[in-house]
Parts: sequence; structure tokens; C-alpha cells
Amino acid sequence: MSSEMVTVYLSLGSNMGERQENLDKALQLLSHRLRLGLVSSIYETEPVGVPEQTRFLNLACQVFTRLAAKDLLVLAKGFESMMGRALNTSNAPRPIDIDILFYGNQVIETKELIIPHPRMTERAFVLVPLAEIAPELVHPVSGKTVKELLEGVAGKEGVVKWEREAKEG
Ligand code: PH2
Ligand code: MG
Ligand code: MG
Repeated sequence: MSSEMVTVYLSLGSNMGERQENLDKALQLLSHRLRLGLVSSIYETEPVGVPEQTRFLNLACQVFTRLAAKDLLVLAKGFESMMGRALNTSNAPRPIDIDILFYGNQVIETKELIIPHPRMTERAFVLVPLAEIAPELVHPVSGKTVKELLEGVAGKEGVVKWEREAKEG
């Protein structure tokens, strides 16, 4: 654990069960193993690529970690399955999806992991929350800032800020 602290950005999404609680639970789990930094508002978002599914709640967050990217992926997958996500069901509704968007300014391409996340630049449900917490962050491949990427992305009208619901009881 002598490696340097890396700033990482994650995208969290839920479209199954108690969506807001699922996001909060995932943040709690992450905060036990990583230093949690900025967390965006929650947004309710039109499903992309899975049009028959219900709307997602999405957020973006910043974490600081000494874990290698591949170990961070293992951690994220572990939290997904702890929260009841079935394995190998990338397109099914899920209580939680934890995607690594940026790992420092590194570009990583392995069989398991591609960073920056290959679809983030075309996804308003990723870029709107991310632009809230890191507008000036530069995408290491395109050289564009998150704010610039957001300007060019389609589907922003399908991403609406979510009023937090107070828990009952
Ligand atoms: N995740 C997907 C596919 N489509 N759509 C929205 N709105 N939000 C997501 O998190 C999402 C999606 C695959 O992980
Ligand atoms: Mg995803
Ligand atoms: Mg995922």
C-alpha cells in the first residue's frame, strides 16, 4: 500500500427496488473502503439502450484510493453482488451498477476494464451528474473537459434532478 493516492470518478445507477436507498447504501459501502470526496445530486434518468425498463436514479462521485484500477473493479463488483445484483446480466434491471469513469488521468485497456469508461461520452446520465462535481476535469483521450463533453451530448432532457425522498418511519 505504498502506491500513490489516485482520484477516481464513479457513476452509480439503480433501476430496481428502492432506488434512492440503493444509491445511499452503495455510497456507504464505498466510504468504508475508499475515501469519499464530492458526491453529485441524484438524477432520475430515461433508460438508455434498455427502453423497456423503468427509469434509473444516477449519480456521480469522486473517491480517493490507493487501490489499483483492477482491484477497485473487483471491489465495485463485490459491492454490486452484495447488494443483490446477479452476475453476467449487464442489461437486466439492477439494484446497483458501479462504473469506473476515470482513474486519475490514466488510459487503461485490458480484457476486464476500459478506462475512461468507453460509453461515458455519449451518456447524458453520466455527464450531467459528473459535470456537477467536476466540470473542468479533462478526458485524457479526447482532451475535452466534462463541461465540453456535456455540451455535445444528446438526451439531456431525459436527465432530471431528483428531489430526495425522506425515508418513511
Ligand atoms: N446503465 C446502463 C444502460 N442504460 N440508462 C440510464 N438512464 N442509467 C444507467 O445507469 C444505465 C442506462 C448500463 O449500465
Ligand atoms: Mg453501467
Ligand atoms: Mg457496470
